[in-house]
Amino acid sequence: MTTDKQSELIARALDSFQIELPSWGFANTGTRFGKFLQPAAAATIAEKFSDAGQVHRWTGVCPTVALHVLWDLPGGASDAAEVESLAVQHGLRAGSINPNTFQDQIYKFGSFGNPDPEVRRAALDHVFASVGIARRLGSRDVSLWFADGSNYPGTQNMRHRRRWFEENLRATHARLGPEQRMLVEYKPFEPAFYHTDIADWGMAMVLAQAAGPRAKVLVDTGHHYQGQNIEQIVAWLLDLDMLGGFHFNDRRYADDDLTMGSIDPYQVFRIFHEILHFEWETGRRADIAYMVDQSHNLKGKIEAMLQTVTTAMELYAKAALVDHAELDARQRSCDLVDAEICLKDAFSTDVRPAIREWAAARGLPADPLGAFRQSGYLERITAERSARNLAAVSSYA
Ligand code: RM4
Ligand code: MN
Ligand code: MN
Repeated sequence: MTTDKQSELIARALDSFQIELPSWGFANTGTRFGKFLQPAAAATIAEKFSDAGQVHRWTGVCPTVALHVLWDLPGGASDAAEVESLAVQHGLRAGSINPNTFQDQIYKFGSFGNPDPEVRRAALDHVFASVGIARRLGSRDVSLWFADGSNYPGTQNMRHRRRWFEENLRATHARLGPEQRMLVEYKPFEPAFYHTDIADWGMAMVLAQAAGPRAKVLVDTGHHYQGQNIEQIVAWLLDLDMLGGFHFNDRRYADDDLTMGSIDPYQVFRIFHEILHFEWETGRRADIAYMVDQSHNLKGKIEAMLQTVTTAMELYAKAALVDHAELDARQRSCDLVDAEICLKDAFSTDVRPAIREWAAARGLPADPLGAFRQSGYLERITAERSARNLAAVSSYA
């Protein structure tokens, strides 16, 4: 249970907390071995917005949907009007725009890092088009993830590729509208398994700094080696004003895209804690886009997303309970045990009753998953979509 003061801290934290949903999280996806189709999965952009609308409706903290250009706007800018009206219809907005430079055949040996200047140019044109779509939709962030890399030692010149990346990222930055940002995501492996061109946060940061002041780093929690201290990366990026956003998901081995907090909730808490401690210390709000990047191929998609968002709210609320002044004092005097207890006290607090109160006060259900289950939405879309879904093995998203 929380005290009145704690409940107030939680309410204030949740009032300013938002987390973006990925459109691709509602579509049928699979592993490289197979796909288990879900009868209720979304197959069209209209269905993705409708499903995302459910998550926002019952949680109140997910007003935006991340879009993948090729999957969601295959017609490019001409699809923007439809996307806009769907968003409005479901009480949502278009969120970050994700170009796709990894699917076309031309990208077999890379996109921005491809030795062929024509391919680098084609990738750049697609990213330019994505910037245009983002401007048209009023989306602030263009979120860049590159599958570029190589599979065998000696087969590519890593220095040349780095320079080609720098060149195209600079050109991308020059295209941004004054209100826009670009986020550079890193990933150490997959689909390339020898070298990845933007393998870690340092490489992403160096490239973002070269690109321009509105280029920041995006941390996908699944894109790290085993045992890496992600909250330290977060702390450094905050201190250097280079943290732009997150893709949340959990992992056990690789980029598993499991439900946030399902394997290690303390990890997510520690990340939120670094951010809130930074805000306390500087008196400044960190300008960070929180996003989910998960695709559940076994769990029901909307239910898994509700579970994710509820977990995110709980862990954020717990982080809001850390007594920053006390922690600061304990750190300075190196009272190790007491400093750690300070953190763990917050983590161990049951914040669920306070979150239920917060929800009730804002006209939201105390139990988002229960409310969704009672709404009949899942039964309705299952009936509407199942014949089609079970007949067609659709593309990745
Ligand atoms: C990558 C990365 C990107 C996501 C793609 C689908 O591993 O996380 O953010 O857009 O997957
Ligand atoms: Mn990601
Ligand atoms: Mn990923």
